[in-house]
Amino acid sequence: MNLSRRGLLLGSASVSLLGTLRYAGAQTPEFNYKYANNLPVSHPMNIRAQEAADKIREETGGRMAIQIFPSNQLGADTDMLSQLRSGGVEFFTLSPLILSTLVPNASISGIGFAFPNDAAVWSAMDGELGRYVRGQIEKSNLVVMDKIWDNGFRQITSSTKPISTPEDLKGFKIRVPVSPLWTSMFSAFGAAPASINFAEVYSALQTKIVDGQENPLAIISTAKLYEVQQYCSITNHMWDGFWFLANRRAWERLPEDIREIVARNINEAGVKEREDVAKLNATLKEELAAKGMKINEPDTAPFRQALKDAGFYAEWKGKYGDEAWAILEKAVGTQLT
Ligand code: X2X
Repeated sequence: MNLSRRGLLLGSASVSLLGTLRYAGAQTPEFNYKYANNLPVSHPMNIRAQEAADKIREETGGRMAIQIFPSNQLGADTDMLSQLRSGGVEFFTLSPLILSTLVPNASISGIGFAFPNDAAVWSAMDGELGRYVRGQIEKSNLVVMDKIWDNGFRQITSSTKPISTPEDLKGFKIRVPVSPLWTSMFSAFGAAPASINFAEVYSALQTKIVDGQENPLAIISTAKLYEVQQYCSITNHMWDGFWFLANRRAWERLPEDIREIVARNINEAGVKEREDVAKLNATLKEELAAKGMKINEPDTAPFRQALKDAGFYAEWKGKYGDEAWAILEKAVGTQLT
């Protein structure tokens, strides 16, 4: 009696074990790729990327596994970009502005006060402007997915004071990501920008190496920057996203059918991530206020005017060239210079 019961139990245990093994793909993945990024695991970018990785594993019958390394686990953005180029990591998401250290015109989508809203961003980035930039990226021997992921419109936080007018930025010690466009923009305001990778931002704010930084609300929240910043000024001074990049040799090693599954799932996840970020950015003001941040919403017209007066737009039009600038102006529907 006891023996037969034991037999039954063992029997059912081994059946479910077999099920687990079968589910895990019956085979060791042929392609084990790494995807590295700079954001906390709780940010929609990592949540949607994990969903895509799970679907890719399933749809390829276990042939392709993507392991995610969030939160700068594999290094800061500039290190991860080197690893992507050498093949040390196969996938990486990066701001177009930081990518401009390799692909100069990639930063054009980050020009200050260019886009009025999300709808204008997506029609530009899924349209001619995005196509133009992806063409530039491909020339630098990286592979880029069609859909850019969202970071959002950026807001300025500070431990010392709210930013209400462009004059408040004069001499303001602000961290900016490592990119000539960011430094140029905050220099045009008369601020004192310091280029610091995101990996170091929390501690740079905590130790007061800088007084402020700028990022979309979804990052201010998920990276807990509210713990080390008191003021949040809704300046919407620029839009930022993440190109989903692949190492070219790693990409070309994948059979055609797997490439199709990977690209489709990553692009679909990117579109869902855009919706998640939009929802967060719409609701986070209250949440951040409840966590103690003082939020102000300045009139942004004087900020844009200050950039114009400083010659910011004319300078960057010269750098990008007339062709690229015309595509940007057509996309945003206004003359910026
Ligand atoms: O570094 C930043 O501030 C971040 C996280 O927004 C970017 O990736 C550009």
